[in-house]
Amino acid sequence: MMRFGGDTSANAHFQRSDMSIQRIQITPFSDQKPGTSGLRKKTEVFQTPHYLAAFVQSIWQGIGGISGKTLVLGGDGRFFNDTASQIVLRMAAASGAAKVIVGQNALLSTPAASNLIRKRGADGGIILSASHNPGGPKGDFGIKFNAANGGPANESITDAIFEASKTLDGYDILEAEDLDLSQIGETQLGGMIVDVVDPVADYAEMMQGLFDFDAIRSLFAGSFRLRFDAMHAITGPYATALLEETLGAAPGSVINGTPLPDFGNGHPDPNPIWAKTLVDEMMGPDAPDFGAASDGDGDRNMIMGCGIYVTPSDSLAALAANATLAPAYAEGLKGVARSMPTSCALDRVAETLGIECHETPTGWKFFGNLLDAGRATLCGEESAGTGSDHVREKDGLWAVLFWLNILAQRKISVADLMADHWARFGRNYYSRHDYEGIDAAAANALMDHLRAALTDLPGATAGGMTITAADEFAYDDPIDGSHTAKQGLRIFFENGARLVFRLSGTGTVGATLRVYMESVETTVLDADAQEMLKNVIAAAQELAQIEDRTGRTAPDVIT
Ligand code: G16
Repeated sequence: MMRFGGDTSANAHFQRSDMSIQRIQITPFSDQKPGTSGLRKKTEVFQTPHYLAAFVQSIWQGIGGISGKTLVLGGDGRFFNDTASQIVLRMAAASGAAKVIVGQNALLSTPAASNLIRKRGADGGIILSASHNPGGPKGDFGIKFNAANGGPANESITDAIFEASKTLDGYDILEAEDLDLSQIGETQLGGMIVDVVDPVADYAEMMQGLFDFDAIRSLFAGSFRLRFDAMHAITGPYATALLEETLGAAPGSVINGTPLPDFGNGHPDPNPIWAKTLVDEMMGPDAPDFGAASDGDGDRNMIMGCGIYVTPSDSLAALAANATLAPAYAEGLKGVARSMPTSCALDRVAETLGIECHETPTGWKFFGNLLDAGRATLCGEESAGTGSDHVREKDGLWAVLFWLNILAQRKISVADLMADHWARFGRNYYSRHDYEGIDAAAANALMDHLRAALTDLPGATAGGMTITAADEFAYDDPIDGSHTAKQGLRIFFENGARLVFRLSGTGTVGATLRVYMESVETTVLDADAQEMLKNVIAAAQELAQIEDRTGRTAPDVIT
């Protein structure tokens, strides 16, 4: 039986374990360069005949083959997840993998997949997700490879995958019926074992080992109320099992908890724009004590308290400052790390704690070496990602449990905890303005113009502030010595303010310009961020000529 389109006349058949392996000849695709987090495209691009399979074969080649190897496989349940997982399984079997551990119904949150790779000693894993991007036939799909440490493949691997994709002339796939992935247990596909596992069990067990569940239970035994918005995405089953069934949050505390292929037509990105219903509830009368949301694949988080939104950068800093209240981190942190555009609030905590604070390019893959080498325990990004050395991915529900553990110990509200934090460390007012789907050429021209001006900026003024330094961020990995250039344009001001420009590496339409703004305050600690940042916002317009160059008068998303 031929399952795929295209010219099959040149395709070869050969046998392994009584099943037929087909060699499908293709013309290479030229656009399979992985971005910030794997390959993300419109779903319909992935549905183009051979497109997904070609990338999967390029992964096999880029990692030196999969013969005899064990892989983990799962995805966030978005449209095409089921079809794609069957293709990956048949291709893994055709290329000689020994075993694939797959989440039931091909579901696994990204952090749960990272955990499974590590716990089962797998050689790596395939995660099917476009994360926070919308799903469905008209939405986005994505695929990424995680290495044996459980983390996103580093750039040398993603470069090798891309190189392979450019000359790929065919792929191998087993001719077989779809497997029933709804049944937990082992089955055989050609010569390969397929082990279908409960997607939640191992993850829930790990969380139990990290946090003080008794303390969190006593919180819920009192009057403490929680609202967790799973945004119709993968964390629903994990959150219901942990927060409601294990820890005793009231039934109904988890909303939108059933994963849907199109995320209920929503945009599963936990920020004040896309999780507006939750924000309105948390800012309204009779708000719960704690609010949180997670994204499509469960690695991002948004934290709120009654009447307060905690920025991801502040959340990271607060977790670092209070980390020893959780059993897993009771001995203290070895170090911390943040992506460059993330606010410097973490740096202030690290300085007080006397620990290393690393600044990396955007992309969780850059934390892997630091975590593996024991140079960092906690990591985080402004893009709503926080995590630790428990896995090698950011972890949305972990962040929620960490916060609950801290609140249970400190017995104060989120708002009071943040007020206390800012009084101690000062406050880094922070905001990101996104201009989405702009013309790619215009976006590149804007960046080129700014890049060319960088050397002349020190001493000049913008937004009424004097510029002290300006550069293009580059990173030298302290562990493997690799050099990563062109990671964002940084402009520093004399009052400690900072402005960063970057083009997103996760969008699928045109270009997304991200403008990251920050200012430091030690006296006015309870003001509106946009108001406090108005000079920095003005400086951004002045320096980058955003309106003139993109035609946009306002950002699409402000976080
Ligand atoms: C991915 C990466 C993150 C990165 C984010 C935004 O997150 O894993 O490290 O911060 O994209 O990247 P960009 O600014 O290039 O769009 P996720 O949750 O989408 O996998």
